[in-house]
Amino acid sequence: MAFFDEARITVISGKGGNGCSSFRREKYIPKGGPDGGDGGKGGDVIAIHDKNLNSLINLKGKKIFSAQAGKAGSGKNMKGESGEDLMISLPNGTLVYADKTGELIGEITDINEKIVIAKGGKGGLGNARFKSSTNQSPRKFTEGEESDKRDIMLELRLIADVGLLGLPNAGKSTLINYITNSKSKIGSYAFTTLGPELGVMENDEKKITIADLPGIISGASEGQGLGIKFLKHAYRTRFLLHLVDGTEAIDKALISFDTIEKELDEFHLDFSNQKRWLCITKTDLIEEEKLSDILKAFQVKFPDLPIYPISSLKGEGLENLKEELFKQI
Ligand SMILES: Nc1nc2c(ncn2[C@@H]2O[C@H](COP(=O)(O)OP(=O)(O)O)[C@@H](O)[C@H]2O)c(=O)[nH]1
Ligand SMILES: [Mg+2]
Repeated sequence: MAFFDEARITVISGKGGNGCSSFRREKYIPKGGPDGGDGGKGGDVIAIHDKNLNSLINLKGKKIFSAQAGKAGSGKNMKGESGEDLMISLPNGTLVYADKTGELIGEITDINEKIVIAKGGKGGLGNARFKSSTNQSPRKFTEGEESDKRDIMLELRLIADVGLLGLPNAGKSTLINYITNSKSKIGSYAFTTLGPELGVMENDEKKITIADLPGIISGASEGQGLGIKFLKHAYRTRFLLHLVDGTEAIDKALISFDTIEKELDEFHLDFSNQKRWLCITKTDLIEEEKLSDILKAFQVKFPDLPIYPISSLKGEGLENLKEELFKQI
């Protein structure tokens, strides 16, 4: 399934309720005054931040979002009830655009929690409002304001096309430096980089952005270290390249891979939409026999996982990896 980062929807606010035209009726009073109440306001359509979301996938298949209309006013100066607002839950970083003009209406963030994207119609006025010294029995009332219908484009900004996963020392910085224009620090400590380091890889047709994400440690999904930030960043990429240090013993390499996959599984966001490939790194340091054993071990355990052996020091396997990434994205 494709990673879903764009959605087009139509939002319709509630129409305002009509004002009421009515006169007081009491026994023995032939001509009571006007007592028609105002109509209620129509509901707004409101975009609201939901920290538990991180894609627009929940909007898939739903096109029209309507808030409730306001109720009409009634006699005895009763105001009509307001229509209920309709909330659309969106992940952090969602940009909200007017689809026709492309105008940016706003961005949903954890600070900017709510944006009214279609305002409900005002309620109409009841005839009681039109009473004056010259007109004691007006019949006049006004209708509620029409609803507001808008086409909206939602876009969740991705930080990069490809995210690099891997334990500290797996070779992420070295790889991104080799295949992109990035100058990521090599051999730096696991948690010295806070944000993701971005690099761009180009060919004649395409530009792919790659994020070297700060290292991960076991327990990141429970908020240990800075790993949790890493996971959030990892979510906002289309594709994940998982690097495992090929100089590790085979059983240890399998555990390294599992450690990270387990963190992804346990995190509250669903990573199952993001394709994953495995890179066995540092092939220049690995005996041929050991390399074929390690590849076999991963193939047996993960038959559907594409595996690329690479050396970012010697450039081995990198042209092939780049080519496949360009095809994929
Ligand atoms: N021989 C060899 N060493 C590598 C290769 N890739 C990375 N290294 C070394 O492995 C260490 C960790 O690399 P780095 O890219 O910083 O890993 P990161 O923590 O995943 O970003 C550094 O000393 C690199 O020079 C490779 O392909 N071959
Ligand atoms: Mg690094």
